[in-house]
Amino acid sequence: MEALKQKFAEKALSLYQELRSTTKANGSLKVDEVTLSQVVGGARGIKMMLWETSQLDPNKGIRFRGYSIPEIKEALPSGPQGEPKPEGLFWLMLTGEIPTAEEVDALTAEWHRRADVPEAVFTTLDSLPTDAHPMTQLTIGVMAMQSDSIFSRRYAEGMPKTEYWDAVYEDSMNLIARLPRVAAYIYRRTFKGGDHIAPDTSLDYSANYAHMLGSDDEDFRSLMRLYLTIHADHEGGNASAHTVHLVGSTLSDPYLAFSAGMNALAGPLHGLANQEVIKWIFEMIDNLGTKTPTKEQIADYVQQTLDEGKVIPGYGHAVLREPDPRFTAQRRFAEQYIHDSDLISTVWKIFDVVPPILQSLGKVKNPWPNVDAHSGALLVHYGFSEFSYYTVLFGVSRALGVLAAGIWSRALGMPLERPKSVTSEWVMNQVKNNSK
Ligand code: HAX
Repeated sequence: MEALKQKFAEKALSLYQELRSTTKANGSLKVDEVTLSQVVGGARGIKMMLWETSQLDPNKGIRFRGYSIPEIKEALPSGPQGEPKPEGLFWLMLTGEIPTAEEVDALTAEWHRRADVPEAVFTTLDSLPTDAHPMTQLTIGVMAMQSDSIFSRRYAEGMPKTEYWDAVYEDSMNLIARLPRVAAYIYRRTFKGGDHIAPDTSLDYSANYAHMLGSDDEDFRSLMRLYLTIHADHEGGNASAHTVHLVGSTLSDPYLAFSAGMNALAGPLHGLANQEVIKWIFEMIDNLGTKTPTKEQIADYVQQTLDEGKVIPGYGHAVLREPDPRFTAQRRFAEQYIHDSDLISTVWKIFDVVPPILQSLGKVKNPWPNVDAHSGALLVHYGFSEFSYYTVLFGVSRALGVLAAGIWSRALGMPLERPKSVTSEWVMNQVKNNSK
């Protein structure tokens, strides 16, 4: 058994036993209560699922197994310029331990070993029009691999429950290994006339993905390492992660569950916001007729967007109440690697202008930038200006978190997820009875 799987198996078995006995002894312990606003308002803050790989603090942001983004950057094995390798984050999310550089190298090699994509996947993708949205192509590409699912095959053969995690582990590792190839294929067929680039197995996961996209620039490789690390996980309640969790709880295999989650990521209030941000900035630049808008001009354009009844993309969050540390990490990257970019200066000016305007509306709970406010400008800087592709990059990263969490869900014997819904009549009756 490979080292990562062995380590996971030991940890999972002991946590499974501890969790089961704790829940058996304390199952009726009250841990939270639910308000009417939460029922009607998108279940914000209701604690209703287990998610081992990360936790989101409204003020401090994401913690991967307790580590903040700056701590992750320090602790994880990195590429030549010091940006963390996402392989290391996957190891940490799965085991709770920081891996050594050798363990990360072994994981890179393992993913290369598993990275062969069946020819039928490329044939399927080639049957789609090149103007199909890249996220649509991604979910179809993932579904075209589903017939390879080890979980589905072993389930049909009568696999016992105790082996579910093992089969999900195998599928998840294969899917993560193959995703950059499929994602790069989508990019090259959609935007580069089908001029595909073969993988280079001497490179780490991020650099190889960058290579297949068409860049061997060292700085861009570093950006990919950072990008694929910071987008990987944001605890379990966000729409893409929760979708993967929900679908996986029916014992749909990781291909089915992950592609469902990608359809959630493709919504403009979630992952598609990274496309919407850069589109909005370019429209503003066109509209104002300058690549270096002043803060006053930006403020007017923000007001115009709000007056048209639209949201300002890249700002606001369902949980966060401070600037997103993922935004800050990208800003630090730009400060270190990129000088004299009008576009990036504009992103920073927007950061100065938007929060007070959103605050003045009196209803926006978080006026600060989220992860999507910065990423597009970085990608444009390195020559990737096809913004309809950006959510695919997010999706490749998100696979690491949601699939690691999915392995945990099966190892901990998580049951079918099935919360309770109510009708508005039930709500009215609750209020009526309460006022009596
Ligand atoms: N611009 C304008 N209005 C905004 C806003 C923004 N950026 N953010 C929130 N609001 C509005 C809401 O639309 C809502 O208005 P109504 O009451 O009139 O419907 C009000 O403020 C209260 O919303 P909220 O409680 O602050 O925010 P929610 O938890 O309901 O929604 C969203 C969180 C992220 C969906 C929201 O802030 C938004 O639409 N932001 C812009 C889109 C975006 O950047 N999405 C990416 C989020 C991060 C992510 O998932 N990345 O993948």
